[in-house]
Amino acid sequence: MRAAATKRLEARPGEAEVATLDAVAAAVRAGLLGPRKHLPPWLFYDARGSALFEEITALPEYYLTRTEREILVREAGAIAAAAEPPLEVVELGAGSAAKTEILLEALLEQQARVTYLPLDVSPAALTSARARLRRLRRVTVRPIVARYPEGLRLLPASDGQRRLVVFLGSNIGNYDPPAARLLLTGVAQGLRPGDALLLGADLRKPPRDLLPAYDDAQGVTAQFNKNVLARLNRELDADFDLDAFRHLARWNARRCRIEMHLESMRAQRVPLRALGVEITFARGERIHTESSYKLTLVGVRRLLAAAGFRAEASWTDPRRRFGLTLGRRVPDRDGSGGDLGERLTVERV
Ligand code: AVI
Repeated sequence: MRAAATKRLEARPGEAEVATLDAVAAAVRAGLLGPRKHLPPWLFYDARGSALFEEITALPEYYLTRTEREILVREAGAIAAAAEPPLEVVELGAGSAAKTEILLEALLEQQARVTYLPLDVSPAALTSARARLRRLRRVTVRPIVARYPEGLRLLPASDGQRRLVVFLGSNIGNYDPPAARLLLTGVAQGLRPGDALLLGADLRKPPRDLLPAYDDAQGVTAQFNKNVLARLNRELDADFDLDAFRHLARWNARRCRIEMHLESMRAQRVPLRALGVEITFARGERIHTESSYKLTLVGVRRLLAAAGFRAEASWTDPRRRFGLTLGRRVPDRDGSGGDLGERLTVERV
């Protein structure tokens, strides 16, 4: 286990965030010292970033959360039945569990009790998930503060029930295709044949419909993007002037992804005292902070198949903006189940 990135929620307040400092420093060294500057998107999600992301999900332009929720409201019973209860539910990147609550309620119609293991990098998000689910008395919540590759290794053995891993919100879109395959392969390796994965993915659509979701009129996404610099100021004793960078959202047609960047509006040098380095920016130079891939349902099914799942069903909204796909863990070619020991480590791009 990498202690730097993983702590149980029960740890002292703030401890989990302090414990990720090594990971933050490593990400910054890897991303800002070379010629093509980039930062991994998990850095967005400190307490402030998680709160800003919650705000994004309620924006009129950010259709993803609303649409996925609509699908769940309409189809949760069918999805729960298709997953074949009784089930234990694991959620990767759970956030505040607002959508999963719908699925858990549907599951409670089909089984007496549910154990729910939400994984997230943000202790604050998991605290609100636990508070939200308190009213569902037959759900036992076991939160785990962790990035998901590491977090998968922390899961206690399931108590004999099938597992349903839930990966919503098009979080998979924040991984480039090889990393997405590796991540889902890692999930498959932690599951047994017959276990299931519910994968939410934002579907491909014209850029004019996509771009406003990543560049909203109120500027909340811009604040979310710039918050990463505020985090580095606080955690690495850096000196980023947030007003000297602007938020950019671009559609990359070749790679079918929205990209978020922070563009330096002037030539500048920024000290990162905790690392003993100074970063130089030319005017117009960008830090690539996030990619958000947009998939087709066929692409989702192929991705699942490559990772060891058979896609059994997909549910979409009437405009086919967003898709939820249920994959079933198939036996490995040698007939064995998952490898519960060694797990893969992948990074969000
Ligand atoms: C978490 N993830 C799926 C969001 C997305 O749409 O890629 C993160 C986000 N970035 C900007 N707005 C929201």
